[in-house]
Amino acid sequence: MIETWRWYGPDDPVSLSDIKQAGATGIVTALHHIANGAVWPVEEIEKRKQQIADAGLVWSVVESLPIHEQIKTRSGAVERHIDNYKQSLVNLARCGIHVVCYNFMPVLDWTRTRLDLELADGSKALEFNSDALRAFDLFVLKRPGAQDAYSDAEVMKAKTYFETMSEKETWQLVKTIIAGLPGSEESYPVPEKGYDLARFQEILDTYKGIDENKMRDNLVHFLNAIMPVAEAEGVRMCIHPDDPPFSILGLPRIMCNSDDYAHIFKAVPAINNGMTFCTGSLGVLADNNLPEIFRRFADRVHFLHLRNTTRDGQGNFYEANHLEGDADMFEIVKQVVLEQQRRTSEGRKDDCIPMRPDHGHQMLDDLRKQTNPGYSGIGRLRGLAELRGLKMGIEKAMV
Ligand code: DNO
Repeated sequence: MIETWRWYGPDDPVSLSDIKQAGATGIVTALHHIANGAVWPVEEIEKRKQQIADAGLVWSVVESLPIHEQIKTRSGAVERHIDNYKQSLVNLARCGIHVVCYNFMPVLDWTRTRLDLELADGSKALEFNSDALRAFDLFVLKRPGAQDAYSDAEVMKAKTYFETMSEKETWQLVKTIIAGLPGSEESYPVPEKGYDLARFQEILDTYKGIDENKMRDNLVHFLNAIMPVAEAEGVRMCIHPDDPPFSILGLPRIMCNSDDYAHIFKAVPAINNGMTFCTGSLGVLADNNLPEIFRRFADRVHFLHLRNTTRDGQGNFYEANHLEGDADMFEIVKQVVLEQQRRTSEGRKDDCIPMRPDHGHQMLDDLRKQTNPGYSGIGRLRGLAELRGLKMGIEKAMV
């Protein structure tokens, strides 16, 4: 396991020097300034790589090389976008970067309904509340068909939720859901007043007629097209699970559980077709047995996101400290250590899985700073320290 850290580039309030002090050796980043769908030029990749190297760190993983919406809906200039994607992979490999994380979530990337849930110790966490999401869907966006998607009881609860929100809170909710959290590949403008969400609805409408099966076919089409390039260039592709791992706003979500992964690995067996094992996203479903999923696909885990959540069984969750919450982090890290030992015994000692402490609470000085939601310096430093300690303890106890 190599300890890495997500950095949003030169504008990130957490600097490369902060990251070095936190104890990470690898950087996870993307060329966020390049428009979604355009080729990442070698010069731009080299420039960023050099910046990272100057700080004594290594660019280990790309997160994310975004998939254009037209690839997901397999429409418009889909083939051109796929060609661009392949070229970006070639360029990254030419610069020595061989691990690429991406997701296949329609319209929105990761979604939360609140970014500052205050916990008992005064730190702040990200939260997903189903009533809030439904309130947005039913009474703010007023999505056609939304009424039929929920039970009467769910509609009632969402209505009560909506009615207790102030104008400002409603606007904040809209912004949190659609304006894009850090790392999101698309962001949609949120008007200050009036919630004119017609444009957002139009984008949702591009998924009309695309059910889960069709969406899976579109993903397999993309994977079949890029995999020969990924194999030839030695690039490991890691698909991130949907976050949260269930359908929202009537959109098809297809990377939610073990069988979803099994489906695409069977359809496109190349080992370069791998996964980002994200304990935070998959852990939201009680049926997802995380150590078991890891064991099932261990050889295809090319990247790890370690994070914890506390769920309430009704689709609501908040982000817990890394060693707390519902995910059994001890068992998960033990599985990772065993997998590393297996690789070593096969003569692949240097085949280390990059891991990043995913998200962190806003705590201590973070609370007085403007930080990217989920990507505070001190909260993640705590997570990384705890996870490194856990790993070392497991390794030493195994000798
Ligand atoms: C959120 C992240 C996501 C993730 C992408 C992967 O913190 O886990 O933005 O990076 O979905 O492509």
